Amino acid sequence: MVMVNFEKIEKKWQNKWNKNKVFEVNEKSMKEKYYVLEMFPYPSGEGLHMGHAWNYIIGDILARFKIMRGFNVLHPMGYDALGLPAENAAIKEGILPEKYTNDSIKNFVKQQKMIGLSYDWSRIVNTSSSNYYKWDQWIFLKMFEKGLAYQKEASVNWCPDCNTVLANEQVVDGKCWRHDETNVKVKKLRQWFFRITNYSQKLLDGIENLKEWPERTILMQKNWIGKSYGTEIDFKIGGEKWPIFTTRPDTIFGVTFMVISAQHPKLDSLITKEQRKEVDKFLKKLSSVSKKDLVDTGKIGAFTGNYAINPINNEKIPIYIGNFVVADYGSGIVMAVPAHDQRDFKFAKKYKIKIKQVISGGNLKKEAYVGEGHLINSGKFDDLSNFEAKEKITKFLIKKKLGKKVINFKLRDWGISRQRYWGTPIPIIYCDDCGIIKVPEKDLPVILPKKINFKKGNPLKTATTWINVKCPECGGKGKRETDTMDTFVNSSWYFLRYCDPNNSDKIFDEKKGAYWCPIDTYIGGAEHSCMHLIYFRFYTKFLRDIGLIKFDEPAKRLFHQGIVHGENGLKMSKSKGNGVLPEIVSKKYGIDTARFFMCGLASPDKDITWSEKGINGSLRFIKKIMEILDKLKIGNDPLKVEHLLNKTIIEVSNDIETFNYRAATIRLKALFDLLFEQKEISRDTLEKSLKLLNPFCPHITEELWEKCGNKDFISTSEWPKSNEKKIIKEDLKKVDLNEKYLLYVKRLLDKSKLRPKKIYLYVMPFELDKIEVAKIRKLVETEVGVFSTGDIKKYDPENRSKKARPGLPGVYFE
Ligand code: ANZ
Ligand code: ZN
Ligand code: ZN
Repeated sequence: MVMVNFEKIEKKWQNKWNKNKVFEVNEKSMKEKYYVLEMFPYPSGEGLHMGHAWNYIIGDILARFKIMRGFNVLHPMGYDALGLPAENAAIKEGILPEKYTNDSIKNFVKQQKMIGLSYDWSRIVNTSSSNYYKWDQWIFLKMFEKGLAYQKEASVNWCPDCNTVLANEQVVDGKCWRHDETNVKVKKLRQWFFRITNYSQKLLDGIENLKEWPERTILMQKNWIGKSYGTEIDFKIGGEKWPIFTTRPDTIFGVTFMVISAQHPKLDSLITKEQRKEVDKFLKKLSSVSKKDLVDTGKIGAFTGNYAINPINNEKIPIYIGNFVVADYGSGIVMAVPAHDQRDFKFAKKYKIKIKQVISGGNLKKEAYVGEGHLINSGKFDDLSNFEAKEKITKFLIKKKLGKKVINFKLRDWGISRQRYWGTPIPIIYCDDCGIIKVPEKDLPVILPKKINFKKGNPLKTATTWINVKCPECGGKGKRETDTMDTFVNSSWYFLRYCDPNNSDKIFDEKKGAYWCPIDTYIGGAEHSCMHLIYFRFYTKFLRDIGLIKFDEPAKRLFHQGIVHGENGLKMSKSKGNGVLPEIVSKKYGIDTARFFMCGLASPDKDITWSEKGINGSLRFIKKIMEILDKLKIGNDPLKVEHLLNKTIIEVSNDIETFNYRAATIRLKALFDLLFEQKEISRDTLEKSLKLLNPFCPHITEELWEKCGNKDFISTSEWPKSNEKKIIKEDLKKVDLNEKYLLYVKRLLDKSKLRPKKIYLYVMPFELDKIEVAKIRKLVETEVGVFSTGDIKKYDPENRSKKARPGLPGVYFE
């Protein structure tokens, strides 16, 4: 077998693409545009392995195909460079986050170039550069002007040793991830929020237009937004009206207690003297566990000592505090119906509260009855179906002015404040006289200071010269906001910046934005189904509303790639010791081999596992292709080559368009295998076949293209067109079992070049009566005998029946 210096070939073509700006694009083209985007990475110092690379390879194949198909393709890359991990890594290494980040980015670019990705490298976006985050700040100001950026008190996870807020993921078993001795506290802090809830309905409506998004993602978005239709009912506590939100007004006669959230602003007013001690004990217990763990602790509560009056029957019902009631959903207090709600049932059992059945069905011994039924114990509403009762009871309450129909959303406003250094500074100044003042647009960007101390708490608080500024309104003493923005802010609009990444006067030129956007295909992990993909849709709608863009959904088609596992079966990662680096791959197998191998493993939305054995199989195939010009004479095409080539053109085109990369690799292998078997093929066929392979194996196909005598790049050549006249008809329509058998036998005959006197077929027993022997006999012009594999008296001298599979016969030639 030949030695191929893949590394040398790869470097050669990467340099040529670079030098000739092959993938740089602009909006002056007459071609139709196509925007392919992969979610940008977080540039860590660890660099990237083939698991990360998979995401980019998937996008690259589509982008390259679209370029050859004649589109003006925008395929950019950037770095989501702000955030806590970089800050912590920098602290650990004793360097500034900026240096850590810029070094990491350099390495990422180097590695991504190594993979042969068709990016327009003139458009790199780095979110930690003030050229970028300036526009985060600009958007913040626009939101602030529209009342969409505001401050409020919110409960957060707080580590007293770090002296900062922790994200939920940084709380492990109620302790700080960095101080495993320290209990995380729930603390109230003033925080900045984006009023994404103003867009709840719009975010929901927009989903109608996301026809090419995965169904599961759509469902997750819908649940996250969580639209809920219900009734608001006024209960009375101490003569005062307390509205509650319920989706089950039909169960109102079954209310046996109320539950109020521990974070409810009016909680204190409900607690009686006698219960004070017990309640305080309970609240203290709550404040020592993190928000996340609260949910796992089970349903716990305490009696307030107070009672409410049920408006439907004037019953007096006890009020409890409970950890499962969310303060900022509905009205933060609920009517509890233990007979028909599992949560309430558990709570009632625990605190020995009465359980009153009002819907017929179930037995209520071990669990609540949540099914349908007729009303019982419900006064004049008895015997109605609970469905009808919902309407009738709501109507009754509305008439009595005791309730109304309402709609609630689960979506909460987005808390964007972080007490951390490595994030976009919030462009706000506090002045004792003027209050909260925005930094004037002309003073943007507010640049992160370099003189800081990372010892304790928010490092920005130590940058005193940076903090103390003149108030833009009165010229008096002002202080900068030291909170920085959540990094999800940076990734919410980066796709727009790619359209005009170096603009220093504007966030982007509107004409350029209108030309390239929306994204035609967006590719990234399913773990972003909620946060990123909601924020990114929200920003798009906001920027539409302020007139910057005309579309309101950022991505037409969304694709989630599967996870790449390492040889040991675990998810590929450096820390698990199974990370395969592109540097090694390039030397050992060639990047094209790896790309072809990965595509061949499974459809790209499924998980795949890297294996040495597997990639060695692909390596043999790729090496054989590298020899094709030496082994094959250029001349004329046999008919079957013409047939398969033209058929493969149609199929591979469809496969790439629909991400059926695995099917494409199988067809390409079959095509090249057929070519290898020939004595001669035409140059046209060879070149077309190389073009089909190019999106998967861009370097070696460039090399062979050049060897064929071409002076241009195969990467920008025209995708082959199929000549359908050359396709043998039977193959085109959907083949039934008989045709499948026939084709198979014909192929075997062709291959073996034998002229048997008789052909015996062995088929699965259930297929026996479906086989039309006469038809097959006529077409192969040979005697044919058919046996069931289960037939013990069958004639089968070479035991070929063992080879039969459903849809595939065992064959014996005599
Ligand atoms: C009585 C009832 C009886 C309820 C029953 C359910 C079943 P959605 O909107 O679909 O999530 N609820 C209301 N506000 C709440 C809050 N702030 N925190 C926690 N739970 C709250 O469900 C709304 C239901 O969740 C409401 O209907 C209420 O309990 C509870 F058999 O009221 B229901
Ligand atoms: Zn800590
Ligand atoms: Zn002032």
